[in-house]
Amino acid sequence: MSAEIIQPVLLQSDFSELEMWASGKVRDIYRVDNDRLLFIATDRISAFDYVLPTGIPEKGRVLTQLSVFWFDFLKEIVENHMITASMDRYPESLQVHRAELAGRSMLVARAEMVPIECVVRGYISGSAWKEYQQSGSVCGIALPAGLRESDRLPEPIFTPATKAASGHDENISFSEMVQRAGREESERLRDLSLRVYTRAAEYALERGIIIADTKFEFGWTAKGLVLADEVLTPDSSRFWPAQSYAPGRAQESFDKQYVRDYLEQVHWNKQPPAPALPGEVAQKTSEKYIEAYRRLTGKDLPAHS
Ligand code: Q0Q
Repeated sequence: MSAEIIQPVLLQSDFSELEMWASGKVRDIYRVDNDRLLFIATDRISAFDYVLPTGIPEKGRVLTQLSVFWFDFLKEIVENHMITASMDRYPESLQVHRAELAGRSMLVARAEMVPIECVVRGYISGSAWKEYQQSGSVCGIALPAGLRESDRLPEPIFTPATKAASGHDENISFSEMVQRAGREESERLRDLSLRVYTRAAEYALERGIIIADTKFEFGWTAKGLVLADEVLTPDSSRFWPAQSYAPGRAQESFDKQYVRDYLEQVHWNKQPPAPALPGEVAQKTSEKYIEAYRRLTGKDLPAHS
């Protein structure tokens, strides 16, 4: 029986020999060569737009392996940017970083990214709920009157967004998207996004997880238009436990509720520096990520390779 290798929490990736390609709150991308990038999911967690100083054990591995699962699950609908998530197939020069990379990274094809965030909403929540309360519509899409917060929408809606300079997403209408990306590409992105979300949300609901909304990033590679970035993870989507779903209020988060409750409990003013988490909160949150993986894939999170 091979000893279980517990991967240390990874908060900062530092591959000084590689050029940083992009860095986000909890994910980093490095350039490997002209055609390949190294996509790393750290164990960082953010809350209320701030990265907390405490990492969540296994979070990066769960989110990476969820993307791997969804890429395969959705292959009949759309191709993706992943080359491999198996360290054995990484370049020899990266093997020295096996401890930091195994299970929480993937080699991806460099893509010409579409500068639009393709958001699909099956339920009304967050910024869409606020916009609906003010205008009865979201991104120019008129919705039925009388919707309650967290209500399931009659059908999923495509609500594109652009990344504002502030780093926040800015909802745009489909016609604005057409002006930016052209009609043909916009219609193709909308169609793909709706089909992918519908198929994934139906599958997840059967396993007790409501994917209320999600954000897709697409790019162009030699394979054509492909799904990029992470896909249908609790960081790119709202995951709600189906068991406690009740419209008319904000829903508990499947994965981040322990963190949110703790931050409320300590009366954090939601200004930096964000407080550290007690070990028990980090551990219980880790268990929720692992539970999400098990529910969606039907498997235990693979042991470290
Ligand atoms: C690329 N991003 C997102 C991001 C910060 C991810 C650049 N295959 C690709 C990808 C991907 N995925 C990207 N560029 C070229 N080819 C994705 C927005 C930003 C951290 C992680 N930025």
